[in-house]
Amino acid sequence: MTSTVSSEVALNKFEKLKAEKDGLEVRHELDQFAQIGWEAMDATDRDHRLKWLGIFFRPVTPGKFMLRMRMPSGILTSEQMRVLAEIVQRYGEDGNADITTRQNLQLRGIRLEDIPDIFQRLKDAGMTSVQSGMDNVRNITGSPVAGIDADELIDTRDLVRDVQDMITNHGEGNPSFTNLPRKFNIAIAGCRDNSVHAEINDIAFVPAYVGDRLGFNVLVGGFFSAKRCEAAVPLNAWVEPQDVVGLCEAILTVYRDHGLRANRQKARLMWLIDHWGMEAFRAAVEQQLGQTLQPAAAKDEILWDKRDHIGVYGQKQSGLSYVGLHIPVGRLYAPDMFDVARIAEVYGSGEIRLTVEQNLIIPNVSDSRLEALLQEPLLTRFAVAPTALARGLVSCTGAQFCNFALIETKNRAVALIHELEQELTVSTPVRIHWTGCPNSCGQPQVADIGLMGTKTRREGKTLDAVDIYMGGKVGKDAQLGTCVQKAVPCEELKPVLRSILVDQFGAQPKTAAAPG
Ligand code: SRM
Ligand code: SF4
Repeated sequence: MTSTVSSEVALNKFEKLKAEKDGLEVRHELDQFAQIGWEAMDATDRDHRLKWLGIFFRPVTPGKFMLRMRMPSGILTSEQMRVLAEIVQRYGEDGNADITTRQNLQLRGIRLEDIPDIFQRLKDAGMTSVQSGMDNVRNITGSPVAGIDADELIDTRDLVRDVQDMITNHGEGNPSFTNLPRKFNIAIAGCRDNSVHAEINDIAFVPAYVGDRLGFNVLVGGFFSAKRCEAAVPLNAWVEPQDVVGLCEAILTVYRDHGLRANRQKARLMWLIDHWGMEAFRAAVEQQLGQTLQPAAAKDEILWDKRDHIGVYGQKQSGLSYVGLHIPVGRLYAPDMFDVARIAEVYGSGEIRLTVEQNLIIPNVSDSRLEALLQEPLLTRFAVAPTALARGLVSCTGAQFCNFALIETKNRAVALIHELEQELTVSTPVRIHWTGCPNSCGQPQVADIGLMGTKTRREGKTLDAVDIYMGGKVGKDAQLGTCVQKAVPCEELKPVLRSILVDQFGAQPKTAAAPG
């Protein structure tokens, strides 16, 4: 094992800004920022350090910030949803919320002068946005049906919450983990279908038996970036549920203290694992833990294809169902959020859950209320039985709000699906994921058809285009898709997708109406 690399190299821009002042420090300056306004703020505080509090300056909409929450396992209450709805409501047309590919919510239109009040409201409602951006651990994902899934193995809700509490000091902010070499993702699966995309996380726990003891096999190093995408690899470790928090802390500490920091394109955990080799990495984690790790179980319990949870499903609690609603590309407006909160209270227990497919689940609906719920007007837009192409559609933020974007995504994705469904009969869901640039927030590599924004030239003009990915497999034996076609102009995409859907996914062209 080589020694810490970070001390041996010149600091890059981001390492410098963290060394000058810890990102979390800005939490003490919010009132002052609110007073002076975003224009007068120090640019580094505004553009970067505010992200330690989940506040994202949006160069595309200057002055209207994005607030990225933390939602452990994607679970929130109707009261919490209402608080978030009230926040975005005050921004009128500028305000909305997006369900993210990490089971989370991002609020838009936020003005800096309102942040102190918003943070007080979030605190009062038991929510936090702390450490959700930059070199911090992102929202921790867990099975969206934990505790209600009739076939679940481990109820992971408390574990996910405990890991978040360890990392964020119960939402107060934790300087121990605010200066990681890079972003970091953790997922904990307690189900048989890998509904968290374990394979694309820096640490993933997947259920596995040792004898008759149920715990987790541990995978490490999964990530996507513009430079490289890797599925997570086995750490060769099995842990009991009560050891999950400690192992996360040990891995994060090793990564914090030894992760590669010279080049941000080579700073994710997998680069350290490559640099040291898995044996040395595992040994460092054991040393940090102060105990040896038990070798992984020979097999894990991820035995199913991935479920999308859309529709009505019986829970493990008899007489109760969960109802999964399809939210087109995850976009919610304040009236939708109020309505979802009301529906969750009237028909369920007031709980709401989010999925990594950017959809939403109302759990604990009693049999006697199910029919009435299914008649709710909101379900004409947020369907329980969406069409096959709409059902599997996921999209990252794209050019509407993200300055990294090479193309607009969400609106384009919805419009194209609509057009394709006019022309084709598609009987089985096809998972189409859009992502606006190679950062891959929309996870095109896990999709049946992944579309990654790029630019191309035609007759001297620069056009929006996509690279097409295929072969992503989710659930058991998950594997990443690869690029099969480069730089298809968006204006030529429909016939290309049409052919793929007909040739490879059994779609049938609808016969043209006979001339009248
Ligand atoms: Fe992401 C950066 C949006 C999930 C890989 N991502 C960004 C930024 C913050 C860039 C920026 O400052 O504008 C985007 C904010 C745009 C905006 O206004 O919304 C952004 N990422 C998103 C979200 C909202 C996409 C979505 O529409 O759902 C997702 C928020 C998740 C959350 O709740 O925290 C989101 N991002 C992901 C994922 C998917 C996942 O985690 O499963 C990935 C790939 C997995 C991974 O990280 O390994 C992902 N985002 C990136 C990267 C590339 C990271 C790298 O190592 O190079 C960046 C760029 C960066 O960090 O430098 C990035
Ligand atoms: Fe922005 Fe690119 Fe991420 Fe889409 S993939 S949200 S365009 S950074």
